[in-house]
Amino acid sequence: MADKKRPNSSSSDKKSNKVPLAPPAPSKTPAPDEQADGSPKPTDTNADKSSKQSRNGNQAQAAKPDASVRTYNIPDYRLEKPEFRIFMSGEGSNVEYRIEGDLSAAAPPIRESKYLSREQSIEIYRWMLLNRRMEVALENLYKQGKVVGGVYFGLGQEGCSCASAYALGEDDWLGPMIRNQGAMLVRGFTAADIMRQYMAKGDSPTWGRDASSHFGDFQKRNVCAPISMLGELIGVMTGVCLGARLQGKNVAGLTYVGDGGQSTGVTYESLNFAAVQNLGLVLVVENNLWGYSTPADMQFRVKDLAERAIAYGIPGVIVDGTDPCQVYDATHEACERARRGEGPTMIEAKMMRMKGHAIHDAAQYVPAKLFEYWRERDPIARFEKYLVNEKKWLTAAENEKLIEGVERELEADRDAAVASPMPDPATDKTHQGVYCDPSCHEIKPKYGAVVAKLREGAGPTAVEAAVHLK
Ligand SMILES: Cc1ncc(C[n+]2csc(CCOP(=O)(O)OP(=O)(O)O)c2C)c(N)n1
Ligand SMILES: [Mg+2]
Repeated sequence: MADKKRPNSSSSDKKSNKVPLAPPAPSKTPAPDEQADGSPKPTDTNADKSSKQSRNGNQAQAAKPDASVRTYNIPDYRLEKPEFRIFMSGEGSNVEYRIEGDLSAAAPPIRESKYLSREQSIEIYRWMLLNRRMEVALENLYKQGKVVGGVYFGLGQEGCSCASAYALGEDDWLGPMIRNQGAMLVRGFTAADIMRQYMAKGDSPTWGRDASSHFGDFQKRNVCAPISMLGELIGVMTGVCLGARLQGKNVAGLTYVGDGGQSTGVTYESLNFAAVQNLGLVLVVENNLWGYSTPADMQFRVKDLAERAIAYGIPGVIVDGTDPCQVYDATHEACERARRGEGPTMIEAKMMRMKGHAIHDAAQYVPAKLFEYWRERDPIARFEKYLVNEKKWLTAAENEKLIEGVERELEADRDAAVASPMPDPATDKTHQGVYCDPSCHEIKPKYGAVVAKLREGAGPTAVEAAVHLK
């Protein structure tokens, strides 16, 4: 996946937000119609007279309903549905990504939450601010040479990380990915913990043994450490839900996968298992339009990644990932479903990765107009406007005070993290606990004694055993 140069925008481009025409788009699965419930159950096309196109893209067939064609519905809660695509243009060293579509629309408002109170909304806003300020501080620490390794950012994705984690209950579990540092804050890690970890300090959560956000907490916060191999956390979180089920409790296990990572084999296997077992996996597919330097348009053929839920037989929903209210509502409903033992949910959160893959990547291959478009949809600026101007849940003075409070907390945490000692060779723990041994940590049931029951008639019989041995 080679980096591409930023295209030089032509003078006509500059005048209008309409971008140049591109070669014809490859055919994609048509968008499903909206409906209120997340059930992926097929509908009889005869009954679904409003259907404009059949799922196989055959318009003629859709116009004349055909009983042999089934349709599926994916609710889409977004208040705007941007239609543009990114394609590769040019040859050799002049290859660049260009964009086709209308980028002139004004940013949509925040959709009012069905569940969030004033206090909860302000709390999420505060987490989002802390998430962003912490990442700015991390970038500065990196530039000062204090960070060991790279820095990963969730710029533009704070609403998704923070509002989704906020929907978790105490007994639920979180499996964050590298861009979900906001989710880790919500789950109880401090900005100092995260900054110490990035600087590999001796008192960091892994005592300097690992970097970036690769740490978790099985004991108190129910957080599985991020796993670099894309999609693997889905299986782990499915296992967590199974473990809790065996202890007599249905929990929600929230994890994330990117638009790139969703195409891995392990994603399929784990989701299928969670679906079959009705386990409480809540999968947020963070469609931020890029996987490294590959645009989403070059990664999959479906129109919306939530459509893939149909193939697992689970509900799939689409939300605007820059709208914390939409993210919260969808995750809240998915968590409730999980706790009722009804199985997994897939939530596609559409947004934009507003920086490169990591600090080393200047993202020059991203068309500048795409950044401009999503900058207008900044989750923090829009949520702030919603809370202050629309809901009037915060006065301008209260908002200023809140921001100052976040800055003070962040500065104190940064100073404490910088002042922390590096691992001391004589006493450090970096070489300890690398391999698990009986003294390392005891794995105890969290919710109750494990009750493993054989399903009726499912016990191995002498005949079955013999068959297995063949
Ligand atoms: C199984 C696997 N394949 C490849 C990689 C290398 N890799 C790390 S991040 C990344 C891009 C991920 O893109 P996406 O899933 O869209 O997540 P984003 O970075 O946009 O949040 C790749 C290919 C990996 N870590 N794991
Ligand atoms: Mg991505």
